[in-house]
Amino acid sequence: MIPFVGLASGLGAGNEGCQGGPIVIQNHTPDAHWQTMIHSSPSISSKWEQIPALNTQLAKAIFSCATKHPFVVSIGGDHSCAVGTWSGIAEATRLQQKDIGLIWIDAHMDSHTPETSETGNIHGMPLAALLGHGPTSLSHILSEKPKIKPENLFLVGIRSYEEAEKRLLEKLNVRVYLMNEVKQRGLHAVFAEILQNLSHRKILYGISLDVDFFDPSEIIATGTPVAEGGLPQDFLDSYCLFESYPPIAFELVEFNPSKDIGNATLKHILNILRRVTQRM
Ligand SMILES: [Mn+2]
Repeated sequence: MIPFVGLASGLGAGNEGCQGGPIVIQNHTPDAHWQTMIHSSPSISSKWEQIPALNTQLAKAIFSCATKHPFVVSIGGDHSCAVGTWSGIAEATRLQQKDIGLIWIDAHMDSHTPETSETGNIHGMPLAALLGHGPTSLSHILSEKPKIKPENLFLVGIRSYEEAEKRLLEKLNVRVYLMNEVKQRGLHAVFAEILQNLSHRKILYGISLDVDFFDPSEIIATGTPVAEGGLPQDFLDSYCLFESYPPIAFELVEFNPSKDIGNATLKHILNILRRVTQRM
């Protein structure tokens, strides 16, 4: 049994339409074992009050699933939910005295702090928080320790970013595979290289997939599409690599159903989830 957990919130994004993503996905996955669906409330509290609280709830739900099951699926919402997902996973692996690795597949770096962000959108900040930077309301969820060590983090498909977040990742020596490199070498080769690194060091790991990684010609229903992305079929074809050394969690975020045309994006997403959950 593979537990699914959802956080239906778009509070971290400029366009909050991705709040509906987890609900639509849940409605189209009748066979999935949904454990929890967390909802943001249109309350008067600010996003800086509500997002840390929602992510704490998510982290607890993910932690509970991860201590009972070898593989967990988390569905956002905007990408600020990564703080909750990976704080929960990190806490579960810490019980086994193990570090967690993370493969972050995205058009963006999501490594801002409030000081460097031009938009103030929290979905541009989760990686900085997971690395232990930025406000403690995000970085101290479940524990005060940084959740991901820089040497265990890999970004894939990046093609839109600001200098300040690039500087932070460079300073920490995080391996970033820009989309140019992915196109040159192929997604398969990039995944193989990352997996070799992780498996060689016996690091448990998860995958966070922001659907804006994909090319807008294939996946349009997302908040901040960026041209020149990856192809869903390429992702599906390369995914067999992960079977030899499987992830312990998979996160999919930033699906905005209100922008979908004839369910084209939804179909890709359901294919991806089917592929990812075939593994057991
Ligand atoms: Mn993202």
